[in-house]
Amino acid sequence: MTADRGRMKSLVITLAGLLLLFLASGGLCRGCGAPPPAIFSRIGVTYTVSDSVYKSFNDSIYVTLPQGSFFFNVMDIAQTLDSRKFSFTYTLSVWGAYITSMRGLQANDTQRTYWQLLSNRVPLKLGAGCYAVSSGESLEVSFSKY
Ligand code: B12
Ligand SMILES: *[C@@H]1O[C@H](CO)[C@@H](O)[C@H](O)[C@H]1NC(C)=O
Ligand SMILES: *[C@@H]1O[C@H](CO)[C@@H](O)[C@H](O)[C@H]1NC(C)=O
Repeated sequence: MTADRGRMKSLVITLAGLLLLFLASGGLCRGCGAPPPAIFSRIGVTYTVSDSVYKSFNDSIYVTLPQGSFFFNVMDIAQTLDSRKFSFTYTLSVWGAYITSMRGLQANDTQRTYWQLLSNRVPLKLGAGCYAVSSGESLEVSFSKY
């Protein structure tokens, strides 16, 4: 009886945790129906921030995080590990999180610059909050022109 109730309690706590994770990612990803993250194992990705316009910097870091995490989570962890190189700002729009600056270098519509997101050198079709990363992937945020 007591054991059953204990099991029930931990099941409820696990489900509440999964729901929280789902809701937490939802705010940064809108309009793309991304799946909720799986939380069972950890993966590693390479994350690079580069300035392709003025060629002023190009820095990489290896980040480990739970399977099913999003690009935005990688950026967040890198910022915590080394805020000098990987700090960033973003705004929220109808599509979710839009990256507006990396280590102080701002995207500017007048100059037609933006922070482009890439995976294995291919530009992504999803924003940082929507794109789920995979083990071994090479992610890049690159200051670019459009
Ligand atoms: C033009 C455009 C851009 C321009 C915006 C600059 C400008 N001043 O015009 C540029 C080239 C900078 C751009 C960049 C990106 N974009 Co864009 N973009 C568009 C496009 C074609 C039109 C947007 C627009 O002008 N709407 C009309 C105006 C009046 O509405 P608005 O809400 O004010 O528009 C703003 C937002 O859309 C915002 N914006 C543009 N792209 C993105 C992407 C994300 C993730 C967010 C949160 C906001 C955002 O910029 C617009 C101008 O201020 C849309 C497609 C569409 N049909 O909507 C894709 C679209 C919104 N973009 C998309 C993507 C994926 C990106 C990038 C992630 C691409 C990349 N690989 O880097 C980057 C954003 C990276 C970052 N820094 O976070 C996707 C988003 C899909 C999703 N579910 O996440 C869309 C839907 C295209 C697609 N693949 O189908 N984009
Ligand atoms: C940054 O460096 C990596 C490897 O060190 C390279 O693959 C990438 O193309 C560089 N990016 C830019 C914009 O120079
Ligand atoms: C964008 O660039 C224009 C022209 O170079 C400049 O006047 C403006 O202050 C810049 N805006 C931001 C937000 O940096």
